[in-house]
Amino acid sequence: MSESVFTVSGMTCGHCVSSVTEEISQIDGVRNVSVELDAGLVTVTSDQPVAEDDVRAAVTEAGYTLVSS
Ligand code: 9UX
Repeated sequence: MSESVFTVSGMTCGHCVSSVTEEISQIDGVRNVSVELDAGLVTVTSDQPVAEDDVRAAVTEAGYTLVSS
């Protein structure tokens, strides 16, 4: 198992959290997505280390911005 933490900007409510969680959960090998809304932190637990580009694509698809890993 691998755990990676990313910073996402633009999330302001529970629906934002749901959208980001759903998109990132579709990445191959992802087992869990945990969002800390106030801090904008997204923790991704996956079988293999998740690719930042894949997370960026998912976050962008959901309508938010990946700030950093
Ligand atoms: Mo409601 Mo969260 O528009 O962006 S889904 S604040």
